Amino acid sequence: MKKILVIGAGGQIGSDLVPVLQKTFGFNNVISAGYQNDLPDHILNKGPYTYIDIRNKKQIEENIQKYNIDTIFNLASILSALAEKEYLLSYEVNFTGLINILEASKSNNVKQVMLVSSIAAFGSYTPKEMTPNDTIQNPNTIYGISKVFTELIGNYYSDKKGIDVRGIRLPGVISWKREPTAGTTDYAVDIFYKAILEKEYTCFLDKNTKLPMIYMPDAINALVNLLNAEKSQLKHKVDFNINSMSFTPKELAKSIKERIPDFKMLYKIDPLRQSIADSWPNSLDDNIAKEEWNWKAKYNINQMVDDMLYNLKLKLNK
Ligand code: AKB
Repeated sequence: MKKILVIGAGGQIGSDLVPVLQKTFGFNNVISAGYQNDLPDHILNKGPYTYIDIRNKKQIEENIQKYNIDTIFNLASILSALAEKEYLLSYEVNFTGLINILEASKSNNVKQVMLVSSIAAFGSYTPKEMTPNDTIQNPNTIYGISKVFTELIGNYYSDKKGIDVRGIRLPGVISWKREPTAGTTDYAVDIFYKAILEKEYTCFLDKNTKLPMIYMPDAINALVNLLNAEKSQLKHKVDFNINSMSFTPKELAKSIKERIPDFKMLYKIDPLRQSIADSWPNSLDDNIAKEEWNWKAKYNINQMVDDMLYNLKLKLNK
């Protein structure tokens, strides 16, 4: 049985991933690591937890040793929009923090490390429609550069340092348990809160900006399936496209309006986030992930919108 350390357990993805891992591997085999006091109640109340700042390698090592960790998920990251404003912080967390995790893993016999890359790893020379898995990557954001670094350094530790490192390029992730912080695709989560609470949302991206998105249950399935995939079947490691749905703000607003008829969408473009979104793909070719570990998404936009509205209304008592 694996002993898994989830770093970034209090964030948008960690909050959903931890309960699934606990169910699969047992409560005592999943150690949730939050940054400072950011762990939510559903994690604090079940299973072991700790606090780790990935800029502190010693803290990572102490926890690996204390809990006999053999597998690590690193979900800690400064997302695209904040990273542009705080690029040195992003450098410490997304670059140095990652090296700390890989080095701590190497010195303490951690066998498997799971990382997340992003559609931000692509850039303006990358083909925009059905972006191939293996293609030109020339991001011009610090976040995107950190994700190319994640892929390359992960592949390097896998080839040369004997750790089984794996990872996927996540599209914008939509979920209701915890909100994302300071990303470019966050509008696709914010819109649901505002639609339920205020019946109106002002979107910071242009109505026709099409981006790849994924609903959280599919993102979690992808991470868990890749974790469990047969190693001999994997030719790629940290650089898998996964595709689910692509839509524009206008299309998402239409789907919400079909369910909340008095919902109104307004637009006030944020030039920073618009320029980031404009450098990302519209849709992804995920045939490599399908071939190497049978990836397949379940949710389309309408199923996602139904499920989001149902769960958020319960969460917000509406
Ligand atoms: C962001 O918008 O920064 C992230 C991402 C697509 O990696 N959600």
